[in-house]
This record gives sequence, structure tokens and C-alpha cells, in this order.
Amino acid sequence: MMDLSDQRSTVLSDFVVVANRLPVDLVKRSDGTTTWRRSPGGLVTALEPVLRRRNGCWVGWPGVPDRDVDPFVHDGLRVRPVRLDAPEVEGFYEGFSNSTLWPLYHDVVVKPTFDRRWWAVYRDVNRRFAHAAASAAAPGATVWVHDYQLQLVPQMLRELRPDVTIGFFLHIPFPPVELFAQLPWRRNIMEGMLGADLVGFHLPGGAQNFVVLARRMLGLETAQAGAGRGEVRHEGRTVRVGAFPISIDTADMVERARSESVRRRAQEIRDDLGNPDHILLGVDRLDYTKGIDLRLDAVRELYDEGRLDPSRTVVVQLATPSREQVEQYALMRNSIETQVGRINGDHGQLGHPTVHYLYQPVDRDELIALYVAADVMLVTPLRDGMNLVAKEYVACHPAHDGALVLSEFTGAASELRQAYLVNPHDLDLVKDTIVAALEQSAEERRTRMAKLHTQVTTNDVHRWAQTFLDTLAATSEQAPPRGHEDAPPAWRIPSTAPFSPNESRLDVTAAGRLPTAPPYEPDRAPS
Ligand code: GDG
Repeated sequence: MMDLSDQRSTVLSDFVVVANRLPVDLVKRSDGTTTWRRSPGGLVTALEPVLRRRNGCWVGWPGVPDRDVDPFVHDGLRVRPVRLDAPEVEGFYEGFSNSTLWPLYHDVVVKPTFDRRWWAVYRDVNRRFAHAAASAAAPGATVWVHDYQLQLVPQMLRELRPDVTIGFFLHIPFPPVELFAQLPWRRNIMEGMLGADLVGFHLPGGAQNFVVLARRMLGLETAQAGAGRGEVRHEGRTVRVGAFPISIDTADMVERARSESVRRRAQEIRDDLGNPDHILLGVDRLDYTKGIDLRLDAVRELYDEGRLDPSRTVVVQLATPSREQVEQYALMRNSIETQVGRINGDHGQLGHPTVHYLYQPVDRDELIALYVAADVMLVTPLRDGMNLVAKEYVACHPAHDGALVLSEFTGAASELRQAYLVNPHDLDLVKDTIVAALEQSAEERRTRMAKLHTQVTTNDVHRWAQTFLDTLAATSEQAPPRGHEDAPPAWRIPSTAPFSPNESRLDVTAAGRLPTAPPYEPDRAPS
């Protein structure tokens, strides 16, 4: 247990959030001085009420290398920066996080790089985050660790501070056994996450993958207690595992989308685009998982075949710069810009491009105006933990107009069932679906969008945070998490055979029954 006596100078917090990035960015003023600016994001909005109520503190990296910044308070929020040197940004962030874990967890869409030096840096940086969290937490505090960059923190923090309650939430997909098994440090990562009291994923599939790995790879006793809920016995503790699909601040989005200024801006956008009949919109970080290339292939063929008329239907693609130091991202940018150039070369006219492409971030209200202006939203990732863009588009259409074309391989697809769901690899299907979405009747549009809107209104980010934290609080009280009362978990005996990633995906339960096959959903994991 860490000695807290040297921490008296710092105020300790009952609630600590640990995430790679702080909720504030260091920005340069025109006179050369710097200041902190709140970075807009769903996570901080969702957690702000809890942070304020419980003297909360946010631990994270300020986004600039080689800078020591003392803990400070910004707009009433306590902030504890973690320093990263430039080589650590390279090994921990660009390297292990974004060139090893990110592609591995996204179905190996590009080949992950396994570099032992990056791993060593990842471990060291995770330890630094764990120390920062341990120093910020009051006795018996709750600490919520976020995402793939910090998977070792729960275990490291538990060693330092066995008195705190630890939650971990993964924002990206958790891969199936045979992909995760490629990772040379697979045991360390699993043991790192098992340091938490509650491990959360977006989807039941991710939770199930985790439980199956704990049993097969680590030989731990596990239990499945209903869809997306499980438990793992580890070092004398019970680790709860669950699915908690993240969402957005729907009420705020609706209010902004309805505001006079945003509606006026949406109309201006339509005018600037030449008042086309239809606007198709894509909004993504420029990332190879987002399927921007596949959707551009689909619209190019639709224009080539005359199924879309460039004088009546235009495409807007907002691609936000992301991870530009990672080679794959630079390559992706080149190839997408070649695709855009080709469509415009073939189908544009002077002053009237067919694809309006922006490689720059836009401010929040401009983004909302784009959502409001768009007739069809194209969300076609090859793999995505959730995809908030899809939910934001729906929230911005409270009058139930518009249409959402959504990849089956997003987490959002498991909730937004009334979207036009597509397999993004099936080019003909994507093309037909775009046309169907454009030609849908007014009644169908209203029916689909009304259901989608109810979904995102009922399940917003506040509910997500509350559900996770309630479940975490229940685990620390040693009570079963909500819903477990009626369904006693069936513990499964760990496998004594050596771990084999290719082992048959069907498991016999402790009771000797084969699990029943679920209906087809690509995101569902083996039971
Ligand atoms: C990860 C997981 C999961 C984008 N461009 C601009 C802008 N954005 C905002 C969007 C949205 C967010 O960025 C992107 O969120 P997504 O969920 O779509 O995707 P990732 O960044 O990959 O997020 C994902 C998420 O974590 C949460 O758990 O859903 O699966 O990959 O909110 O609006 N915002 C502004 N200007 C832009 O140009 N202001």
C-alpha cells in the first residue's frame, strides 16, 4: 500500500478519472503565452456532474510532450497532468497504442506491429499513470480508468492502493480469442485489466471475449450471468465484466440542432453547395477503420453508372486529422484524396465539385449544422467500438427527417436497428442501400428516424456513466451487480489443457449444456 503521508500538500479526491488525454488542451495565445481550454468531449460532459459532486480529479496527458505541469484546477475541475517525453509519445502512444493495439483490436484491418521496445515504454508509462492516480485518490476512493492506452493501470494501481475501487472501460472493440492471442504480451494485458473490480466493454461480445480468454488462456474460474455479464475469479477477488454501450449528450445535441443559428447555418451550407436535392455526409477521424475508402468507391460507381446525378446529389466528407505521425494514416490520407480527386475529375464542374472534402477539424456547431443539413449520413466502418457520429446524426434530426446508412460492424448497429444496416465490404449492397435511403418514402423515413431518435434519447451518455458507476459501487459493496440476483452465475471450470487459440469456439457450460446459437450479428462473440 502506498504511503499517503507525503501527499498532504495535494487535495485528495473521492473520484478519479484516468484517461490518456486530459479534458483540457494547452493552447497558444497570439502573444505567445499559453492557456488551458476545455476540449469538448462526451466523456467529460458525462463525468462532470460526478467529478463536481465527489471532489473529482482527472489524470491524463496534456497532449504536449516534454512538459512538467503541476496539478491545477480549471473551471472547478481538478486536473493532474502526467508528463510524457517525446520518445515516450512515440513508443507508448504512436507505437504500442496506435500501431499495435489499435489495429489488433480492430480485426487486424492493417497488420499490427509487435515491437518489444514499444511494449517496455507502454509498461513504464502505464506505471506513471498508476502512480499519478494513486497520489490523487483519497482513502477508499473510486478510480475509473479508460481505454486501450491504459490497460495495465488497474493492476498497477491495485498494487499501490488496494483500498480503492477500480473500474476499467474499453472504448474500442475487444477482439476475439484468436486475434488477441497474437499479442506477445497477452497475459500481461489480461492481468492488467483484471486488476479492476469491474471491466466494461461497449458490447456483450467484447465482454464475452474477455471472459473466454480469462478462462482459456489464464485458466481462471469464470461465470457467465446473462448476455454481456460475467465474472472472473482472480487472486481471491471476483472481477465483474459487463457491457455498457456508450452514448452522447442527446439533450444538448437536440437543443443545439434546433437553435436558430444552427438552422440558419445549415441552410447556408445547402446554398453554398448549390442547393442540391440531396446531401450525403461522412464525418470521421481519418482512420483506416472508418471505411471512408469503401464509401467513396460506392458513390463513385453510383455516379459512373448514372444512378446518382452529380448536379442533384453531392457528397460532403469531413475527415478530421488524426495520428498523422503514424505511417498508415499518412498512406490512407493520400489514397482517400486520390479517390476524391478522381470522382471530382470525372463528375465535377467548374465551381461545383461532386465531393466536398475537408481535412480539418470544424467547431461543434458547424458540425451540428452539417448533420442538420445532410439528407443521408454514411457511416461505414470496417470495425468500430461504438461510433458516436451515427448517434449524433440521429440526435440532430428530432423532426425525424434524414436517413442513416450504418455498418453492421459498428457497436452502434446493435442499438440502432432501424438504420439502413450494411456490410461495408459488400459494395453492391452499399450502393443499393444508399439509393434506397435516398428514395425512401416520407413515411418510412419518419418511422425509422422516430425509432432511432427514441433510442438515443432514452440511452444517453449520462445514463451510461450512471449505470457503470452504479454497477461499480455494487461490486465494491460485495453485492452482486444489478440483475444478477435472479440469475445466479454458472461457474465454469477452467481448462487444464494448454491454451490453444484455435480451440473450438463452442464451449460446454458447467452444467454440460451447449449454449444455444444466437441470431446472426457480426459483433457477437463466441459464448
Ligand atoms: C472511439 C472509438 C467510440 C469528429 N470530427 C470532428 C468532431 N468529431 C467528433 C464527433 C464524435 C467524435 O469526434 C468521434 O467519435 P466516434 O465514436 O465516432 O469515433 P472515435 O474517435 O474513433 O472514438 C469509438 C468512442 O471512442 C467513444 O467510446 O464510439 O468506437 O473508436 O463525437 O462528433 N468534433 C468536432 N469537430 C470535428 O471536426 N467538434
